[in-house]
Amino acid sequence: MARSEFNYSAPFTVTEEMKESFDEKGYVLIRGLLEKDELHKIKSALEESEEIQGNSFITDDNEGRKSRVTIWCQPGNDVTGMLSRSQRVAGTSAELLGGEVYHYHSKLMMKEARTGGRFVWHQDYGYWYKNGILYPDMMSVFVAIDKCEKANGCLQILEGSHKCGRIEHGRVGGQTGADIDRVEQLKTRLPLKYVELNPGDGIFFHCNVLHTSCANVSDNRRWVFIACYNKASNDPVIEHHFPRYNKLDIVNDNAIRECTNFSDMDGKAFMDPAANKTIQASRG
Ligand SMILES: O=C(O)CCC(=O)C(=O)O
Repeated sequence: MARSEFNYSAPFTVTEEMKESFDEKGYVLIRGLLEKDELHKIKSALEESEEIQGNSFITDDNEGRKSRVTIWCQPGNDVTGMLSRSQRVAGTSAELLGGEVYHYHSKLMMKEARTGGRFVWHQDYGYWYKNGILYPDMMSVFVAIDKCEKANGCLQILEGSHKCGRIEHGRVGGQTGADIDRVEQLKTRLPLKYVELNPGDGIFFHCNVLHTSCANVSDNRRWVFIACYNKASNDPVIEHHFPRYNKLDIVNDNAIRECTNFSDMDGKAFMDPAANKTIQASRG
């Protein structure tokens, strides 16, 4: 069985073993996907951009805790856009999915210390399916901005669950969740992995991997950046709140280090939560 964890080193290449891990387990974890100076730049932009912070909305976990989320449909030209457009992230996604991808959206998930809410078990394709997307040829790249550990609500995944196909999803509080009986059954067969990450680590995972995360009960903030991609051949058949195919201008990995734009968020097309029927959210 292929290993699923690798260390980043430049120049980064996707190996057969990584592909095998993605196909068999549904994910590939890359330690140190962002180098220290790159992480510092991304983190500064996320924290200091008035537009990224000002376009956040609140998702309530119905258990008394809330998370803040900002979603944008186009990567843009700032340093966070360079990350979503980088060969390392977008190019690797294309190699793992086996063909050209386009940017479906990126987001900043902000679980603040003591108050950040949980996310119920779901597959991303559980709700992307409802957007007229016919095949599960999609994936996410989850990059730790802060340390992610059990106490602050790190990601949890059911290894290999992408092979079960799409599970029924319904409303669970304000979120879209997978049929919990089915999840419990799958838990008896599949390993549950707590994806503990250091800042800058990243996990690439298939859109049918079942995942969840607990509330942040610690004194440490847990922010993560997630970039999501769809295969170019899988253009949605309906217009909806996320983009249909448009060519992604992939940039060289050095672009993150070279980019000096931390504040011009022009063209990112921040999402208005009222336009998204698959979540319940309020402005925050
Ligand atoms: O931020 C998290 O812990 C989970 C996010 C998530 O599940 C998602 O965006 O689909």
